[in-house]
Amino acid sequence: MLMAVVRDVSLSIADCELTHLARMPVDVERARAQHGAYVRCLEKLGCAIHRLPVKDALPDAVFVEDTAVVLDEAAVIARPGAPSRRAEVPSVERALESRRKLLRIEPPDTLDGGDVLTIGRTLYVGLTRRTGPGAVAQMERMLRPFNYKVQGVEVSGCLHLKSAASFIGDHRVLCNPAWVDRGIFKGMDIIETDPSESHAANGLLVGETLLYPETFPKTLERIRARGIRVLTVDLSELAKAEGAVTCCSLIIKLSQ
Ligand code: CIR
Repeated sequence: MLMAVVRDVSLSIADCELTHLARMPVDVERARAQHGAYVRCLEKLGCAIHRLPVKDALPDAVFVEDTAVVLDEAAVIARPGAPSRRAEVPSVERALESRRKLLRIEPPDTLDGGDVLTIGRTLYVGLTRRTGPGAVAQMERMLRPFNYKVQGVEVSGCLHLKSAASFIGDHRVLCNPAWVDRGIFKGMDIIETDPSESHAANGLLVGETLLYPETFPKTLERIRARGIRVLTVDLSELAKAEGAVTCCSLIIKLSQ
């Protein structure tokens, strides 16, 4: 059984943090409608939905992925690199505390959940403006007892590691080689994004289905050609806030 932790789009989303995109007007109603459809997809894929309280004063609060990294044995509570995002964390902690042992990234280090790509027992952690080597070292120390390997990964040109690569099941990685060295995923089946679709490397695996933006048809074709089951969503309004499909939920296994 899976649970998806989500939070509705804040009224103030147009004031979001931006690192690699120019600011554009965001239509909040449209963003909310798209987010609603995304949540219905998660339900359709079998997730029980846990809704966090809406935080209209926190522009990026819909991007819950950045606040925690949930593993089977524990959850790492992040310390987002953007100070404006740290007030998002306590409500996520409350949602997770009855379900996982909580570990915390301590100051001064910072970590965004979007920088953590978990594949089996390895956590690849993007070294970005949001996440530094100190947080990687903290993760390494706190997860060693659970037998996880933690590896820092250079990322350039995008916000998070998971903007550049995501795990799409069955030893497969979707990757934009312009933003992360594909050699890191040696031994895996790497599907490269189409060069004309730079933001296409972010997909969310839910069970055996990949939730994927409908806005990247060429990369989608490459994914489908591998026989991967895909459900498409339109998150184009949230993309203006530099969000994508993994960012809008924390997927948690409940059956343990
Ligand atoms: C930010 O800059 O923090 C937000 N505007 C976007 C966060 C997207 N999160 C993610 O990719 N995990």
